[in-house]
Parts: sequence; structure tokens; C-alpha cells
Amino acid sequence: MAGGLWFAEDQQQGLELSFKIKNTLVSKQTKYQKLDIYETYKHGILFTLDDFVMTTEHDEFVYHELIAHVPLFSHKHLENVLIIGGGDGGTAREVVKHPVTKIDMVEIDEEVVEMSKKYMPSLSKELTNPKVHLFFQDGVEFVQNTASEYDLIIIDSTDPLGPGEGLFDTEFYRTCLTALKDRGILVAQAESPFDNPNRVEQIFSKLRNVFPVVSAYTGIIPTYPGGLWCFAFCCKEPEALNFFDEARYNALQLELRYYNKRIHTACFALPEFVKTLCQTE
Ligand code: AG3
Repeated sequence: MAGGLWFAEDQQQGLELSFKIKNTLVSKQTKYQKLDIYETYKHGILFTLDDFVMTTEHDEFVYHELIAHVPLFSHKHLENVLIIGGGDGGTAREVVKHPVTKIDMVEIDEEVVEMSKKYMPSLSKELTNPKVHLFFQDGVEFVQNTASEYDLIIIDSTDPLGPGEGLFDTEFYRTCLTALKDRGILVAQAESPFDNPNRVEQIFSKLRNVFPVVSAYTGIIPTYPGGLWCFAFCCKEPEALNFFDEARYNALQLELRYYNKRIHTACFALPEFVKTLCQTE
């Protein structure tokens, strides 16, 4: 590797993705995980947990717009939204753009929120919005105490390793189903079909055991392993899959950088090998 300081994420098959680092802003062990924030030369701020890339300022918009607006525009009457994980605030920032009543966000590691507020204001800026209620707790426990409460649950987790592991369990998915209202939708980040096809396969197979309707969509996130990323879209009735709130879309006139009306439909078009992994239509 050329000189200077580099951060490298070690990917599954002996492949590394490296960023040239200008400055290390934070490097610490929290109660739950190793947390680092770097200033890179070309990708803005880079935030990692346990040395896995969580987000970069350069391409975070793809992930956060997709994980939020796809389900948000698929729901007719949004009131309560639950974000599980998402401590950097990127997902909440997108959700507040919709006329929702309240957003509960449950993040296990308070230091992720603190550090994001300090070093990643472009992501965390809406975490002080009065609609956003923060709970520093394990998402698995939080959901156990809810029933028929949410219109949308967004699982913005880490990989299924370390503190985020329980967020990939069948039991947890079951409690999420209970936490949703009848027309509710659950969306989850669902890993990389190139880098870790087994994980993708497992996530979808567990979700299919729990949810009556399971679909998948993808987006291109250059700094995540494999570049192509999966999201799971689950609901109780197939209706949400074919619904797009055009009136709200036109009224909001959101200025986004990835998501738009055509992407809403197009992102569900899956390459054959991804279709095989997710076993969705
Ligand atoms: N959550 C998904 C990160 C998964 C990336 N995996 C990896 N780099 N191995 C990101 C949180 C953004 N709010």
C-alpha cells in the first residue's frame, strides 16, 4: 500500500477496501464495540464499528434514502415509525421528511449517537427533532414490550456479528411482526449478495418463516463490501408492495440524490443470482 495512514476493511474472500486517512477523529472501545471515526481524503467522514464500514459521507445518501423512502412511500397512513439501530442518525434524518406522528429510535450504544452528534452533523442533525424519541436499549428487548404499535419498523443494524447479532434472529422477527399494525411494513438492511451470499440467504429464509409477504430490493453503495446491497421489505398483506403514494411524493418535492419515483419500482428488479438468494418473485 502506498504511504500514509490507511483504514482497510477486510472482506470475506481475501479482498480489502482501503481508505487513505487524513485524520483519526475518534478511536475508542465503547461498552459494546470498537468505534472509529476518520477523516478521509476522498470520502469525507468514515465511521466504522469493529473495523467494519458503517457509513461514509460520500455515499451514505444511497443507503439512508433507500432504507427510509422505499417503505415510507409504500405506506398509506403513516403514524408511528420505529428505527432499530441507526445511531448515526442518517435514517431518522430521512424519516422526518415525511408527515409522521412520532419516530422511536432504539440504539444500544449511546456513544454512537454522541459521536455522530459531534463529528457527523450532516447525518445526526435531526436527532434533536421533537418527533424523534431516543431509547438507549437493546432493540430486541424494546420490541418485546410493544404490540400493534408501529406502521413501519426499520432495522438499520450492523452485520450479524457482535451487539447486532440478535437483530437477525427468527424470534426477534416474530416480535417485530407483533409490534406492527395490520398494514405495517418492516424493512431491514440485508447484507451483501456478492460478499456474503450465505448471510443474505439466511436473513430472507428466516423472514419468510415469519412474514406472509417478503420482498427484496437493492442499491449500489460503493464503500460497502461487494458494492451491491440488499434490503428486505416485509409486510402482512401484499397491498403495500404495489402501493406508491404518488400524491405525497408530488406534494413533498423532496430533494434527494438517489431515490426517485422510478427507482422506487426499479430497485425491486433483482439480478438472477440475488433472486435465488432471496427466493422472492
Ligand atoms: N448499517 C449497515 C452496515 C453494514 C456494513 N457492513 C460492512 N461494512 N461489513 C449501516 C448503518 C448506517 N446508518
